[in-house]
Amino acid sequence: MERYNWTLEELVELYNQPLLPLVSKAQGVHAQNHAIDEIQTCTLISIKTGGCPEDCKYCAQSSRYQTAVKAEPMMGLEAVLEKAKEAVARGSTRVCLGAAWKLVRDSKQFDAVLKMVKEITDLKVEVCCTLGCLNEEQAEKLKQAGLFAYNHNLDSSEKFYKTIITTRSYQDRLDTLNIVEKSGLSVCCGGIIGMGETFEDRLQLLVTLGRRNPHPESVPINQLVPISGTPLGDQKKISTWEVIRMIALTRIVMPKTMVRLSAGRMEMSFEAQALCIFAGANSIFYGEKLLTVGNPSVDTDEEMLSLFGLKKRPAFKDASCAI
Ligand code: SAM
Ligand code: DTB
Ligand code: SF4
Repeated sequence: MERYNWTLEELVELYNQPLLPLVSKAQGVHAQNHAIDEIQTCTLISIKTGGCPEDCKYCAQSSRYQTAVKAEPMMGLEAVLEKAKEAVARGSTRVCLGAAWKLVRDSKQFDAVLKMVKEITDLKVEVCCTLGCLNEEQAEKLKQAGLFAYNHNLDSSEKFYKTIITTRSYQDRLDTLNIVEKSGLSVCCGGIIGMGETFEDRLQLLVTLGRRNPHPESVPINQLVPISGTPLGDQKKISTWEVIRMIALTRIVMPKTMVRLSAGRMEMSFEAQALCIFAGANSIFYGEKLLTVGNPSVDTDEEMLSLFGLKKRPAFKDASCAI
């Protein structure tokens, strides 16, 4: 049963359980709501890399910091389509297009994104975009072009968010999420752990997401990948047990949501990933690159999926608007 009245106290109590009872509870919820032998494979394409005016302290693409990532022009339609076709041929069932923009502007570039969405949707895969803030009209245009989901992360608790990003507010993010939801697009909204936040900040993010009705269709849980040159470049890695706990709690709070084990898998053993998947993660990014940082190779992931007995979840499985 889905619930929308989660409280921080409840989540703290769940979090304070020993690890295995917590994982066991999460696995129970997972098995009741999902095919436990399935995983969603999603490929990211960074259609506009770097030069972003926002100051997110974790990000390689912010123009505020000297990182190895340089601002690039937007990719052309053909190059994006080629990458998408390659991803689909390798078994991805969802393609996510990312742009390092503060917001969407009505422009030739946005028209090009609409074309990309249409053509990639025609490949019979779910298309997701993450382009920053957008207005109702733009959300509607994306929906008309066939877009399935829109990613816009809240990243952490409102209190901690203020210390990580100053160029926009938590409320700006919530406003965009409401616009996305209203337009009928699926909401993909998650966070990052390992930025120096407390466990209460992480749980507060889950309370905020879990109190949304409907719950987001997809919740990516990213582990910070420290980027040299950013203020969080020297941040210490958090314990894998914390990642497993976060995944388990996400699954318990949002039983039907796709929980994505996102950035940070390069550093994880198969054993650690097995526990995350057992605790309720049912989606991964697939392909050797995320937006700017590395991800396990397709060969490595294929080996892992076959070892775990996981098959790829078909596109549009639970969607009422299946094409
Ligand atoms: N610019 C858009 C935005 O911020 O909404 C979309 C792209 S942004 C890179 C998408 C998400 O990736 C961020 O919200 C953050 O959660 C995650 N992310 C970015 N840099 C990261 C890093 N170094 N480590 C882990 N996750 C990261
Ligand atoms: C999300 O939550 N994680 C993905 C996707 N949504 C867009 C992005 C991870 C980015 C990791 C850092 C990078 O590649 O620059
Ligand atoms: Fe820009 Fe998104 Fe990176 Fe923030 S996370 S600096 S908005 S690309």
